[in-house]
Amino acid sequence: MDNGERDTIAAIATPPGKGAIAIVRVSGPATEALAVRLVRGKAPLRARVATYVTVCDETGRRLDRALAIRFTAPESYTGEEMLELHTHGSPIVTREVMRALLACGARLAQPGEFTRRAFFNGKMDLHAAASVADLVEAETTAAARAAQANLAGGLTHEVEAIRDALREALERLAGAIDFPDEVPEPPRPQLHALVSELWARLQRLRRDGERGRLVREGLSVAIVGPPNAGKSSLLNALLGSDRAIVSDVPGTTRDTIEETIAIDGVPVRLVDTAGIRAHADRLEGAGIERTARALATARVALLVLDGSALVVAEARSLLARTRDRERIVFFNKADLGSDGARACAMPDAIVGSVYDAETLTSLRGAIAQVGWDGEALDLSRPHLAALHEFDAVNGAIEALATAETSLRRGEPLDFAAGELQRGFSVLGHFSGAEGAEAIIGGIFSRFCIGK
Ligand SMILES: Nc1nc2c(ncn2[C@@H]2O[C@H](COP(=O)(O)OP(=O)(O)OP(=O)(O)O)[C@@H](O)[C@H]2O)c(=O)[nH]1
Ligand SMILES: [Mg+2]
Repeated sequence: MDNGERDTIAAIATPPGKGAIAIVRVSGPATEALAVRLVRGKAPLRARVATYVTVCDETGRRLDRALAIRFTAPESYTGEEMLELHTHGSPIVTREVMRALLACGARLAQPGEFTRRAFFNGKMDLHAAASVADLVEAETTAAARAAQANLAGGLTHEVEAIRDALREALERLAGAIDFPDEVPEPPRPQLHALVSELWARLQRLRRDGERGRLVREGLSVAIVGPPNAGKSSLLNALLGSDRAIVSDVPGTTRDTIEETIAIDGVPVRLVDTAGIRAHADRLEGAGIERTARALATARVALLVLDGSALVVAEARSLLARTRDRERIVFFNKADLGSDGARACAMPDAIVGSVYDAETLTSLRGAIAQVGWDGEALDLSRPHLAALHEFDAVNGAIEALATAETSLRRGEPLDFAAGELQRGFSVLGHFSGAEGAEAIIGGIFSRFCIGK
């Protein structure tokens, strides 16, 4: 723990601005003394019971009528003595309450300090703490549900279960390796089956983790194509609002425009770009440079081409440029004809119009297919979140794969045992116990004050 962990900290836990109520949180050893000084009620505060009180400042001046809830250690969020004051939601009231608390010896909490204390007091593991950070930041409801699943600590259980199975196997192997004449080797097929099963479970954790990351971080899609193909019309149609200017003048969009929609609960960042054409003036040229950057940074390229006309040279070069990356090809303006689309003969391309609901459904489906194989994400399963968790699981997958190969080839058992040992120890980096201060700092620094 760093210096100042014995301080009593206070913060406004609700978002800034005016609301119906605001919550001021206090945690630390002096909480009770602060409550006695600043909170007046008919009866003393009882643990976990909301009591209607008057909050005063250090001179006894009345600040607000509020609900006060006391939490006794260790049955609180932080594991310390805590007090929550649910005041009226005026920023003036909360500021005055905070000022009074600080005047009586509390210190303003740093971002994430409440959760940091919860972690150090054993109230949650590091993974759960990271989930709180995600929950605070969650953009879509799916992301919120995913963070919730991890809060329960289910991930740590699964990793511990895999580690226990490895430990057991290692113990059985140790005897046979150290005393080959006295202790018989455990049956190889059984060992092989166990290693394969654990490997598959780790693979599943990694896969779910990648899905979870997608839900948290989103998928970026660059909408690119020649001028006038209908890129901005597509952005507006998917968004359901007239965000970008649409006109029949080629070169309407000059700057990139970014908007986020949700598909299957995944935030999808759509970037509308300036149309690409060879002979552009200087201003348009600057826009086209931005298009190139957007195309380079997005994971998926969504090519919009005018399918009613003959496919222009720019479109052909764009098709060639994106051949080896994740892309969706959309021939627009089918209501005007589809000669261009037919001439290209691309069976995977979507042919339709941005004005047609079915086309939009196909396009959303195509994004889901490229982004997450179109499989609905099972967010109730816990999943990896932090980088060190991915590292630990990747290391263990690699070790178990090597052990599996060695067993299959019938090599001496001590080689496989060495790999299983390696898998066992890298998984140890998973739990909070071995989390380095740097990791911890990284997680807590993402919090806002009051969390
Ligand atoms: N008939 C028909 N017209 C369309 C369709 N989609 C777009 N348009 C029209 O095509 C013209 C160009 O549309 P935009 O969305 O501005 O095209 P853009 O690709 O963003 O063009 P730039 O920004 O200039 O690169 C507008 O007049 C649209 O109304 C479609 O499916 N059918
Ligand atoms: Mg445009």
